[in-house]
Amino acid sequence: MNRSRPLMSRSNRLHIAQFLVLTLVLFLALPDRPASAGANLIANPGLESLAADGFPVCWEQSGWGANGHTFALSTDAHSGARSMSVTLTTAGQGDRKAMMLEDTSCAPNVTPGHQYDLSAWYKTTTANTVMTVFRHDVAQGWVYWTDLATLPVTTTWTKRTVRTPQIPANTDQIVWGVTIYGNGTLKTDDYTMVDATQTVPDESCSAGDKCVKGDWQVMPFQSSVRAIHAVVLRNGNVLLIAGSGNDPAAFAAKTFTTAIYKPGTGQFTAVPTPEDLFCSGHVQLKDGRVLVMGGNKDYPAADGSHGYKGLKNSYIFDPATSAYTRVNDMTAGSWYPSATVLGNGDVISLGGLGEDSHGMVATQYFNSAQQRWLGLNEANQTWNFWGLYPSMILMQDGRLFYTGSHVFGNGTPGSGASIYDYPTSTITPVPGLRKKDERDQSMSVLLPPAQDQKVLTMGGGNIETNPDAHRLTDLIDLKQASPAYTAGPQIPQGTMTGGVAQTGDQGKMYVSAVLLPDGKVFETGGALHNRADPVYEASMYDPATNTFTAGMATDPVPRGYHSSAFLLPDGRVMAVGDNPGNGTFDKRVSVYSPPYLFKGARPQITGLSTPNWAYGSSNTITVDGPILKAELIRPAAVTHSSDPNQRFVDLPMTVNGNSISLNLTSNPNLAPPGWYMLFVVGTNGVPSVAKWVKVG
Ligand SMILES: [Cu+2]
Repeated sequence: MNRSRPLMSRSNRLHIAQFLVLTLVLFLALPDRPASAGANLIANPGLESLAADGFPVCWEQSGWGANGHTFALSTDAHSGARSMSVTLTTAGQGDRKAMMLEDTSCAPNVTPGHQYDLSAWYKTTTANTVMTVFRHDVAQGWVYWTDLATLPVTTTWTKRTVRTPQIPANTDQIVWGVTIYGNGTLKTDDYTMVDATQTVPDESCSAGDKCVKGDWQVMPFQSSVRAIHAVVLRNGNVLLIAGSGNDPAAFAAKTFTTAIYKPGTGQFTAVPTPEDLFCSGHVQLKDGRVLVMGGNKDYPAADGSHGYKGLKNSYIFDPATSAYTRVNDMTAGSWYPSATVLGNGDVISLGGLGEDSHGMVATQYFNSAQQRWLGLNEANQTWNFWGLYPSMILMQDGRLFYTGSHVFGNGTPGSGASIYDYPTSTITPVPGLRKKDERDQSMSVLLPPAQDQKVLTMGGGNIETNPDAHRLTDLIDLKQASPAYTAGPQIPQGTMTGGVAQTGDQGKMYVSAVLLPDGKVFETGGALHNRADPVYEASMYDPATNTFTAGMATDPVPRGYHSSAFLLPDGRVMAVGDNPGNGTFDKRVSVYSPPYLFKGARPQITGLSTPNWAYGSSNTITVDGPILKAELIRPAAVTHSSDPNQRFVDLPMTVNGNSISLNLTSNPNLAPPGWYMLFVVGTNGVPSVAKWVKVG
C-alpha cells in the first residue's frame, strides 16, 4: 500500500479547517468520559501493532503539499511502546497527518444519526493542529466530512475528547486523524472512538440490517499463532494456545507456540511454551490463573504402530507474569481431556487419550488448596472411558452432567449422556439425546441463567462415518428429579461454499455457541463434514422462548475444525481458527457486533463497591441510568466446540435510583469461584461493557 499518496480529496479543505476550527471547537469539546462507555472502535488504537513496512497496522502517512516533514515512531509513548510523531519543518504548504486507513477492516463502522466521542492523547509544540474526519458515503465513496478541534500546545501527555455531530445519512464508516499544518512536532497515542449516542430510542436503530443481524468485521491482522485454544483472562486479554498447532513438522522441530492477544490494541505477544499443549485441557482457577493439562506427546507413527499420545504434563499460566509454571504431572496422559471447575475451586478432568494412545479412564482431580493433581488412589475412580473432550457441566447440586457433546469417537455405549456423582463414583444414564453417535463436535451450553439449570446441545457429526452433520438440538432441565433430554428447535440452515443452500436435514458440526450479556445465545460457524464444507450460518437462540432467530450476519471466514468463538468483555464476539482437511490453518480473526451494539446508549457501571464478592453477599454498584438486569458471565476457556464452564449467573437486584444492590447466589455450584465479567443491561436491551468481579 502506498502510505504517502497525495490525497487531493483532502487537500482542498485545509483553508476550511483554518477558518472553521476556532468556532467549531468551542461547541464540540467535551470533558473526558469514562473509557468504559463502550467498545473502542479503532483498530490498533495504541499504534502498537506494526505492519511489515514498520508503520502501524491500519494507519497511513497522509497529507499534501511540498512541506518538509517526518513521520516517526517515538518511544515517548502515553502507554505501550510507541507513539506517532509527525514533524513539519516548512509550514504553509499543506499539511500532514497519521490517518486511519480507508478500508473495510480498519475504518470504524458507524451508524447514521449516532454521535461518537473521538479522543486521542497528544503532545504538540504547535497549536496549528486539527482533528479531521472523513466519512464513507455509500454512493460517493470517501469524502471530507468535518474538522472538530485544535490541540493546544502542551509538553505533557494530554487527552482530548470531542463528540462528532450526528453521522449523516448514507454513511457507513468514518476515519480521522490529527493534522499538523504549522512548524513543530505533534505526537499522538491511544486513540479511542466510542458510540456516545444517548437519545436514540429502541425502535429507531438506523443501522439498517445491522439492527437485526449484527455485523462481522475481519480484523486487519492475523493471529500470530494457530489459535486452537482460547482462554479469556481476568485482565481482558485472550490466551491463544497452539502448541505444535496440528503441524507434525512443528512438533518435530519442537516449535510450540502460545500468544497473548490484547483486544484493545490488536497486539499479539509470544509466550514461551514448554511442551506441546496442542489439544490440552484448560480452565481458569479461582485466582484467575489458568490450569492447563495434558496435550500432545506424539503424533501418530508413520508405520501405524501408535496413534496420538497424551501428555501427562500440567502447567499453570499466570496472566500477571504471562508465563507457564509447571505443576505436578497428571496421573495419566491426556490428549483431549475435559476440565470442569467445581464449587470448591477444584478441577475434575476426564477422558482423552493416554500415553499409550488408548482411551484414558482415570478421574483426574486437581486440588486447588494443595495446588496439585491428586494421585490415582487419592481420587475417586469409576474407570469409565468418557471419550474425548467430554462436555461435563457442573450442576447446582455439585454433580457433573455429561451432555453427550464430545470429539471424535463412534458407537459410544449407553444413552450418550449421563450424570456423574464424584463423591460416590456413580454414573446415571440420562435418556433422550437423539443421534447420540453423531454428536462429535456438537456444542452444549448451560443456558442463561445458570439458575434455570437448562442445557442445550446443538448439532454434531461423526468423523468416522462422516454423514452430513445434522441440525438437531436437544434440551434438558436438570432441575427435574429424573432429567431427560427433549427435542429442541432445529438449527437454522445456511449456505456452503459457492453460496449453495443447505437442504433437508443438513446442519453443522464444529458449532460455536456463545452466551451473550443480553441473555441470548449466539450460534455461529461450523461445517457439514469432517474438516470440509464450511457452513455460513449464524442464529440467535433465546432461552426464554426456546426459539432460534435465523439469519444473523455470518462470519466471512470459514470456521470448522479447530475454530472457536467467545465473548469479549466489551460485549462483542471474537472468532478464530479453521483447520480444513488439507492441513492449512486460517489465522484470520473475526469480531461480531451483536444487534444490541447498534441500538444506542450503552449503560455504564460507574462504580463498584468491591470487586471481591462473597457467596450470598449483596454488592452495590452505581450505574448511569435505569437497567433491566445484571449478571456475571464466566470468561471463556474454549476449544473444539467445548467450553463446559461457560455460564451466565443472574444477579437479583435491589434498585435504589442509580445505586443497585446485586445479590450473589449462596451456592458455589451455581457460580464456581473465580473471576467473572459483570454486565448490566439497559432498558433498551443494550449491555454495558463488563467490569471484572472475583467470586468466592
Ligand atoms: Cu484437535
